[in-house]
Amino acid sequence: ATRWQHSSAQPTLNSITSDDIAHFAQFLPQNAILSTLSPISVPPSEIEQYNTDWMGKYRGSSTTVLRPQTTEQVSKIMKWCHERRIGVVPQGGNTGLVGGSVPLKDELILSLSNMSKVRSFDPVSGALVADAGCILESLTEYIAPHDHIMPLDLGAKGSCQIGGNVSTNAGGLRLLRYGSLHGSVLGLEVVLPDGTILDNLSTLRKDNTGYDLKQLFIGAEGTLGVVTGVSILTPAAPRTVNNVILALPTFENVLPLFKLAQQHLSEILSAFEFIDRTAYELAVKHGQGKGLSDEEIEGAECFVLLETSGGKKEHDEEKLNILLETLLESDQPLITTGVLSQSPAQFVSLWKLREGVPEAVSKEGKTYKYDISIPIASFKEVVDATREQLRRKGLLHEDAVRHVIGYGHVGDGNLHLNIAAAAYTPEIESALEPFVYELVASYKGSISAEHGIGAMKTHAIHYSKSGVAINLMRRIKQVFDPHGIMNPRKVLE
Ligand code: FAD
Ligand code: 2HG
Ligand code: ZN
Repeated sequence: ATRWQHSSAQPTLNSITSDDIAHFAQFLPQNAILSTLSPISVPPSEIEQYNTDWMGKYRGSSTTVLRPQTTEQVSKIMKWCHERRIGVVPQGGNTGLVGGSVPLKDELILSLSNMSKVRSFDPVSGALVADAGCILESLTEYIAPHDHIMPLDLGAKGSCQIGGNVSTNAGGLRLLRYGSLHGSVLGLEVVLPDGTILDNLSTLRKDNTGYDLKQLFIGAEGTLGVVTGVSILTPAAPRTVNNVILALPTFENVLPLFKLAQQHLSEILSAFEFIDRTAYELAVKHGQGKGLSDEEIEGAECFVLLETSGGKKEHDEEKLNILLETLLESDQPLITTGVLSQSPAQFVSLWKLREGVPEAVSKEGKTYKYDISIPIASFKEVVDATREQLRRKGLLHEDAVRHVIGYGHVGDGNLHLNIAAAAYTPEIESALEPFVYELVASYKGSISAEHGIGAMKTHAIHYSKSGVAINLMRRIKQVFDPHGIMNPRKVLE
């Protein structure tokens, strides 16, 4: 029996022609059209950055990027593409890690980067309404004077856009404290594939009036519509933040440490992040934060970066100090060293050791990334098993696989397994897949904790979703996008 129904029926889509460009030029300013087909043609090299993903793993061959400034313009673009059966790839900051943000063929790229205005902010409720193209870090800066923070934070904050965050349901470094975007997004404005504008930009906390449609677009990876506006609840900024990096002699100590941290810090614990020794060394090697001294990291197998956010400095410091004393004073200390940040600059630098890992790994070659949810106790097992698999296949050497590392959001049960290789090759890929997916399935885990399915995992979605669920997803896709023009061949094959 088949587990799920293949849609062999990927629709036939049309390539963009110069007539299409002439149509777009009727309502878009000249600088919103980047095309090798337009009368003011741009060289393909200018379009290259939009065709290529952050990892240099996926590359499309689109001739055209449109950068509209208003929701109306997006609507007109979609209406035309719907009628003409032209595939459309919505693109935010292009920092996605599963090949979802670039075309697979010559689809039109619809960049949201020119839609970057804050529409409103209510400093009492914390409701922020912004264009989808606002960069996450700019929004953080916008609300900082009002003593609010964004409910999410991630290493890509300087480039990723709020619309991209919503569309990938990005998790990141604050999820432990502020929960997922399914909770903090209050409303969305979405242009549907036929150009209809769904204005659901509510700022209400409570609204039980039937199906909560916005939830479908959170994590839809651009396959159901174009998110053009986001209403999001921003929490009050904590009065005081601290962080500490803890060196652990063995991975076995991570779980008991997490338990103790929760008991001692309770409501002020705001992040609990894991980095294995190799990830730490790569971060230091590539200048991501200032490392600890050789003495401090002697005998450390892995590290935990812990953050507290609270209301009173003395209170939080006292709690943290008691935790550190407890950790160091027991007969079998769970940690070998704990370094507490002493200044705002050091706070940032300690965070960089964790946040900067993806950037550091990217300097070591081409990275295969597996973003998985598994029981925390199995993090090391999975990294070791993957390394062993590559060794068995004779691929663990400088010209093939250089590093196998693990890091991630322990507090959320989310491991990032990264394999840095000299190049992307079929041999390495077939050693890793379906090996990693089967391993994850054996733990009843998820093959995508927070990055999504994109183009990378469409063939593997059944490892984490039932046939019934996949069929329902297909039917939902059909309702919103009957011609299959929205981000074709992403999420669903
Ligand atoms: P893009 O990469 O442009 O697009 C991502 C997907 O969303 C694509 O499928 C695209 O079609 C779709 N999309 C984008 N904008 C829209 C829109 N307006 N409407 C409809 N669809 C749209 N992710 C995490 O979850 N947690 C992390 O901690 C994290 N850290 C990262 C650190 C680094 C250094 C990097 C490079 C990436 C990281 N990511 C992380 C990946 C993460 O998914 C993205 O960074 C971010 O959420 C994507 O936003 P973006 O604007 O770059 O979207
Ligand atoms: C992180 O947590 C990001 O740093 C990126 O989700 C993880 O690159 C990765 O694998
Ligand atoms: Zn992550």
